[in-house]
Amino acid sequence: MPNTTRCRICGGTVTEFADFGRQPLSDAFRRPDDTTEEFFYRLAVGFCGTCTMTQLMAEVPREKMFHEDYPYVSRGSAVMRAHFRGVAQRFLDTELTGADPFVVELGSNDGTMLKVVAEAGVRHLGVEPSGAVADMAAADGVNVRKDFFEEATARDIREGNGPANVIYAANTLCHIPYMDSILAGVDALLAPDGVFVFEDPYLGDIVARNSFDQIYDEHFYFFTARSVAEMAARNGLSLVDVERIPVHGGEVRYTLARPGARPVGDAVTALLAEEEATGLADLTTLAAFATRVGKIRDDLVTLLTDLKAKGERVVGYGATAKSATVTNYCGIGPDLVEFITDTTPAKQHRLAPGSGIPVRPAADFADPYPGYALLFAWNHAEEIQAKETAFADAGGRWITYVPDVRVV
Ligand code: DWN
Ligand code: SAH
Ligand code: ZN
Repeated sequence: MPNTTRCRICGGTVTEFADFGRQPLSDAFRRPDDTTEEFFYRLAVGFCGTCTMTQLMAEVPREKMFHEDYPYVSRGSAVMRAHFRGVAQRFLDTELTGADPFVVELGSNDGTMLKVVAEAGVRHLGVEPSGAVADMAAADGVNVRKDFFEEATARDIREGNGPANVIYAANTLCHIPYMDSILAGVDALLAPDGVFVFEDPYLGDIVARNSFDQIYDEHFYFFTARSVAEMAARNGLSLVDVERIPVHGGEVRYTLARPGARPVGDAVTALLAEEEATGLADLTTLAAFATRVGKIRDDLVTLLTDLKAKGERVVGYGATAKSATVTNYCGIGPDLVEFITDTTPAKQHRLAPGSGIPVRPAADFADPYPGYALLFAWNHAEEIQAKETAFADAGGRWITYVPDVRVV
């Protein structure tokens, strides 16, 4: 009998299709002298046969992941900074043009998006439970409430500020298992003609590109147009637009509105049809993905073991949350990957979760260059390869495992 659990959206039966085994908290970079016991859980993902939502089989308590020391900052990538500037500008030009408009962002992180809104003098509020990153946003003049967004938070914001014209969340909604509370909160806070816009990794891209490392503790849901439409309808909202966006290896931006408030765009119909044609709501498609992932693991371990046997140095590039799934699922430790280079101060001089691979500042990468760099931040490949031309000039080779294991 396959493992099953109850769907967090509809209560239906979720059937497991991939198991990544014992995993640590993906963003818990440990001090080398930390002797406390590391937290582990079993990472597995399943599919709801009723509402089609793909989701983790078990939830990690939110306070273990999002707290004072949460290290990820949106500003670590120039491409993402430009992306969020574009998002803010588009809201300013379209949805936020009435009298005294108000925008709320869930998971506002270091304020990269809302800073642009603040500079335009538009009323805004970020809701961000992770203390250190929320402080960075506040230091940049962004209004932040250090809190988890949920129904009670939303009601309180509505009482103090009135309705929101835009509620926005980037790479955050998929992090929140308690969706009933979130959508009740959206209902309480959203203006009658307002929009709830969120963008998250797209299951269609994950399956097409074998990007299994998008699966980790923080990513609870893996959305599709179909599953989001069903989720919206079950909670008194309607999916009115979808847009595929290229960041983070392929995402979709979903727009929800109150039923009848906005016309449903053709893009929704088109993406639903594409998902039907590619079998994205079939357990067999997801099981085939899991089989391909098993081969990627074998190929990557073989490659790294061979390189080590030849005396080659391999350094990881980008201490991503995603990389925790790769290293812990594949059993990759400091024996195979000497260290991981990363520009995030809060990750440097720490040990990567579970694997214990040291994280070092960017300058260490060139001192001296290794023969091979394992590109954990493959979603930022263009940006990284453009600035690391000296590595390639020195004869360095990139290793990637998305969509398959390759040396380039
Ligand atoms: O969903 C999430 C996304 C938005 O961010 C969160 N749950 C956690 C996090 O996921 P991630 O850590 O996999 O995200 P990134 O953006 O792939 O992380 C890139 C990492 O690489 C950062 O630690 C910064 C680092 N980096 C670097 O060292 N040099 C990035 C670039 C672009 C660079 O040039
Ligand atoms: N929006 C940013 C950050 C994404 S990381 C970007 O796209 O780059 C996910 C963020 O969601 C973290 O900063 C985390 O603290 C925050 N988060 C997690 N649960 C939340 C909740 N219930 N309400 C608001 N933010 C939450
Ligand atoms: Zn369901």
